Amino acid sequence: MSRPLTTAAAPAESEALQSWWMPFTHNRYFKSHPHLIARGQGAYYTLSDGRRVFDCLSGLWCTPLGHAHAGIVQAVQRQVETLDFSPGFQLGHAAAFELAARIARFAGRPQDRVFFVNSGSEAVDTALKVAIAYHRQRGEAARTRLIGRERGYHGVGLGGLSVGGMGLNRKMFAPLMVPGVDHLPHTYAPEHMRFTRGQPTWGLHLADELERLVALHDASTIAAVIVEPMQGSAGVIVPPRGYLERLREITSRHGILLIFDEVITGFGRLGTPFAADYFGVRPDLTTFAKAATNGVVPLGGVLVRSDIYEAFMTGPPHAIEFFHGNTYSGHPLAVAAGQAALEALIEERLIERAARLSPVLERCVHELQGEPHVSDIRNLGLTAAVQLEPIPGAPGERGLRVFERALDHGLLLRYSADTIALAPPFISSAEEIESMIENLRRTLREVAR
Ligand code: PXG
Repeated sequence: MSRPLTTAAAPAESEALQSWWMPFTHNRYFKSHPHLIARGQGAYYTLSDGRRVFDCLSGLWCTPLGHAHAGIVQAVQRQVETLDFSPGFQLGHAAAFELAARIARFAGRPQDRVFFVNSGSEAVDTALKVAIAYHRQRGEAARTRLIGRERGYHGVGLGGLSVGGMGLNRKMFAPLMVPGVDHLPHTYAPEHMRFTRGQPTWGLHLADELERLVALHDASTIAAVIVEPMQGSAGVIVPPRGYLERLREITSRHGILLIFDEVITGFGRLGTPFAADYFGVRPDLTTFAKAATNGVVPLGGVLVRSDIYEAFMTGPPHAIEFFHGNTYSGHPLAVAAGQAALEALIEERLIERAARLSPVLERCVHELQGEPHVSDIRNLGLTAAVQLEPIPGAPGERGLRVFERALDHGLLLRYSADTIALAPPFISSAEEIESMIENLRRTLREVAR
């Protein structure tokens, strides 16, 4: 029943779709087998062919409150009529300051400062710049090295790509990588952790690789370590128990800043405001984006420890302290969406709800063990990944087949190669999570036939 996937056998690309060069997409395949989304409401999308599908990844990890949330819609509508744009360079509008303070309080770090940008990629590159410039401000200008991690995803800016650890994202752009970057090993070792629920007990020693890198480069040359507390794009790779704590210990001991990239985990995904709260580990800088506005208007940012900010506040008072920012930093619509999303997250107690749903997802998703071609299942908070064995010689094809068949069973899945990632909206009911998994089970069985 599987449809052929070769371009030779595919229908012609639709002319109406030709102009948009789509991001991270198999453009030729998509344009001959398009799936267009027409509407979004709550936890569901409606496709242009009328099929209604459960939004299994909350958009691209960014719409935990569901689509068309009334409070956010109204806030953005009101804002566009009142103040549609406000320059952020040497001018400001009150709501941006209020949102910054609110996010800092929400993160449990009320003294932190917040630098606003428009995406996760910009947040990461901003954090890396802050880290390097901070050491320079303090007279440690030799601290320029950055350490990322294999399989890490930190967006597509040149800094984020350089500290990121995904080979396919990097190989075409090798000459653009920033110099002086090294990587920690990733922590995924299937032989030690297949089908683990939550954090694996194996792998803490991999944090000690940081000591090796410090010995190699000398601490005096290292500015920062950046990691996703839980690797999202790599397919929900969960940190071993004690791993992040150990990274914190080592970075603190050597005066190296620790950056948590919380673009996916920020704003409740693990059932706590940030992953830092989940793990009880306090980074020096935190990036966020995605769910900050429930995906309604692009907004990203960096939470910065106040003494790092203070290190920049030198020189004459009329001088600019940090030569960095975007036209749309603190954009009024993004800020309005951010205010309304945070209010809803708190008022509707949706983080608590995500925490209550997490064990439901864990229990259900692990019941897929033993289904055809399922080679591993991982989960943490309200996220999970189901890893499938690739079809020999055709990596990614099984994932695609599962994605397409699942649409017929009312699921919009996110697949990356042969891994299915799940991050349902916080507004989901336990029954919806159960039926998402049951429909995935049916899909896996049908595709295997
Ligand atoms: N850091 C992390 C940890 C991310 O997950 C970015 C930075 C970049 O954010 P922007 O807003 O520039 O895209 C991300 C983005 C997926 C998927 O399916 C993940 C991302 C984006 C799109 C799809 O896993 N992560």
